[in-house]
Amino acid sequence: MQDGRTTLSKFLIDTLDRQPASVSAPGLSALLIDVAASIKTISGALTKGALGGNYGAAQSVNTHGEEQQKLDLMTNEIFLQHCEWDGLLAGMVSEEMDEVYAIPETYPRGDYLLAFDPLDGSSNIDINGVVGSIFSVTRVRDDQRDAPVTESAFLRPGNEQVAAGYAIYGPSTMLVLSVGTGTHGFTLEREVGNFVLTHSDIRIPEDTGEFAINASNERFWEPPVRRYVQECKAGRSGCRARDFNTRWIASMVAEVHRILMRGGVFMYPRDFKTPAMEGRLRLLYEASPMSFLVEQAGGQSITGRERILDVVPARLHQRVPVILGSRNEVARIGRYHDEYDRGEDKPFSSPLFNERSLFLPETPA
Ligand code: AFP
Repeated sequence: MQDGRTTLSKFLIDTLDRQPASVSAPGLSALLIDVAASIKTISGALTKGALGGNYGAAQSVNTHGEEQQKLDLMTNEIFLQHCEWDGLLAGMVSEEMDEVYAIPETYPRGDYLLAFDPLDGSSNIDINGVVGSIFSVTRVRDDQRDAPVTESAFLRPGNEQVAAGYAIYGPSTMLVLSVGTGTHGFTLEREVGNFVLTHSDIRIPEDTGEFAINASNERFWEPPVRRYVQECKAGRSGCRARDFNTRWIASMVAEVHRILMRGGVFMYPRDFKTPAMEGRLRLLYEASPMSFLVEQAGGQSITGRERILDVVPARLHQRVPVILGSRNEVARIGRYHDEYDRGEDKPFSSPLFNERSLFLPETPA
C-alpha cells in the first residue's frame, strides 16, 4: 500500500476485511475507526491549548492516587462516547477508571475488549509538551462471550492482543497501529479529517546510541540497570567504546515514537523508591500495547527478566518494569539482569553493589 495515499479505512479494509474467514477479525476495522475518531476529537481539543479552558487539575485522583488533570477526564469521556455504542465492545478499561466499564444495556454488546490510557504524559499538558493516547484490543474468550464482563476477562497476556496503537499529539497528530501485520504510521490530514498512511512497515534499528531513562531515580535502580547506564555514560572511553546520547520527555508515547522512528532504548525499570511498586507503567494499557508495536517493528520489550507480552496480569492496573527498543541493546540489558541474578556480573558482584542495604528505600516523603 502506498504511503501518502492510503487512508486508514482503506488500510483496514485491505488488511482485515479482505482476509479469509479463518483469520478475519469481524468488526475490528470498524472498532479501530471509532478509536481513530476518538483520537481526532482529542486532537482537536488539545490544539485549543489554554484557550480551550481545559488546563489544570480536576480536583480528583485516579485509582493510582494520582491527581487527575481536567483533560484526563475529558479524553476518557471521549473514548467512552465514541466506542460504547457501536455493538463491537463487551467492555472497556482505562487508566482513569477504577473498575471495568461494562457497555450500557441500551447498546448492543460485541466481542472485543478495549483498554486505554486516554492521555499519556498528562504532566506535559500545561507546558504544551507532547502527549499521547495508548490503546489495546483483545477478543472476549469464547467461553466468556455470554457472561457479564468482569475484571478477569481483561487479565490476558499481551500476546493475545489483536490490535494495539497510540496517538501522538505533536506538531502533527499521528496514529501508529498494528493488527499483527507489522507496525504502521498514519498522519492526520486535518483539513480532510483522514488518517493517511505515511510510515508503512516501521522497522526499529537493531543497534542504537540513544537511551531514555529518568536519571533522577538512579540511586534506586537495581545493579544491572545502573551497570548499563554507567557504561553508556562512560562513552567511548568505557567498555562500550562509543558515545551515547540521552533523552527524557516524560511521555512514554513520545519516547516510543522516537524509538520507532530512529531506534533507541526506553527504560522505566523497577526502582526501590516505592518498594511495593513493581514499576511505574501499567501493563494492560501502556506496557502491553507498546510492546506489541515494538515487537511488530522488530524491537524487543522486557521487564528485565521476561518478555512483557508473556506477562499475565493479576490485576487490572498492575504495573511492570519496562525496558524496550532496539533489540541488541534490550538483549544486553536482559543479559545484565541474568548475570546479576546468577551473581556473575563481575564488576557489580562486589559486596558494595550486592548489599540490598545500598538500596534501602528512603522513607517516602
Ligand atoms: P503521566 O501521564 O502521569 O504524566 O505519566 C506519564 C508516564 O506514565 C509515562 O508516559 C512517562 O514515561 C512516565 O510516566 C514519566 O515518569 P516520570 O514523571 O517519573 O518521569
